[in-house]
Amino acid sequence: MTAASFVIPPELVTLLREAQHVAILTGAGTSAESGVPTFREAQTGLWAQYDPQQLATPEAFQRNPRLVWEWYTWRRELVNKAQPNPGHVALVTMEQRLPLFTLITQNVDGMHQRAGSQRVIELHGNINRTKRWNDGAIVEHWHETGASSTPRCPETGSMLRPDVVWFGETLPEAALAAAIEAAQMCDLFFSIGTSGVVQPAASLPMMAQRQETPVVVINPDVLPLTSATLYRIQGTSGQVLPALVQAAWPDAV
Ligand code: BV8
Repeated sequence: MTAASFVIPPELVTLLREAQHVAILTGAGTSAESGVPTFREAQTGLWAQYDPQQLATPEAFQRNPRLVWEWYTWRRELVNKAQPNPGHVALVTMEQRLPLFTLITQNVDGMHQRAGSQRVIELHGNINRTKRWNDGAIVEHWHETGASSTPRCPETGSMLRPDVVWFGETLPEAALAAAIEAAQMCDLFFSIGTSGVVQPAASLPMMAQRQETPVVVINPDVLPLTSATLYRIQGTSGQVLPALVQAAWPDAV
């Protein structure tokens, strides 16, 4: 492991330790150190020929349900072979140490919950949940047909799809409302491991900044310092978050 080359501003440590409500937005970068490739890097092997943004749409599913179903089966196996990383664990400690902590994730891999985070707002659903294509009801068990289409709901015969939000689909209303409220009410906001491209998630840091709330961006990339970014820590979540937690709560296990 190369020596950490990032700096944690001491005033940020104080802000974190004294915060009453911290809100966190995570993206695919927070699972990168678990070996879960980010949304765009994931396309290898057979899937390298496909643009994920084109596959993660209702149109792609209607055009070729079996292809999209197999893409998610492949990603689900990738995710379920991976383990949470120290960045996920540091967020669990934050949740335990802070009076109020809202973890908002764009990720569909369920890694925050597997690390022990209790309250997770999933803006884009979860790849490990499956629902009926026709009415969105969650289905737990089905028979693999192996046929040209997707497995079918044993009760209704409807095609099955992953319970994730595709491009062009609206986000779960309650999840988005809770995320917006947290961004507007928190006294410290972190945006971690996200390229900040996908809307409406990418607007959350701006909503915090409009309330004069300090915003911290953690990313190994040199992201443009927008007006909304009060602090930028250029490092990986698996390295920065444990260091930040250790600095704020030295007695943390
Ligand atoms: C919506 C689930 C209202 C699926 C995902 C035309 C028609 C319709 C909508 C639109 C349109 N034009 C634009 C839109 C809006 C669209 C959108 O934002 N498009 C973008 C591409 C411009 N949004 C939507 O469609 C949303 N719905 O708007 O509804 C509506 C409805 C109809 C019509 C109009 C409006 C729905 C968006 C949800 C899409 N679903 N996921 C699946 O996963 O299969 S989003 C998907 O991409 C992921 O879930 C993830 O959220 C996102 C990728 O973003 P990131 O998480 O940021 O990941 P990325 O790889 O980009 O970046 C990783 C970052 O980590 C990098 O910065 C890297 O430097 C950093 N990193 C790397 N390693 C580390 C690290 N950081 C820390 N540590 C490390 N170790």
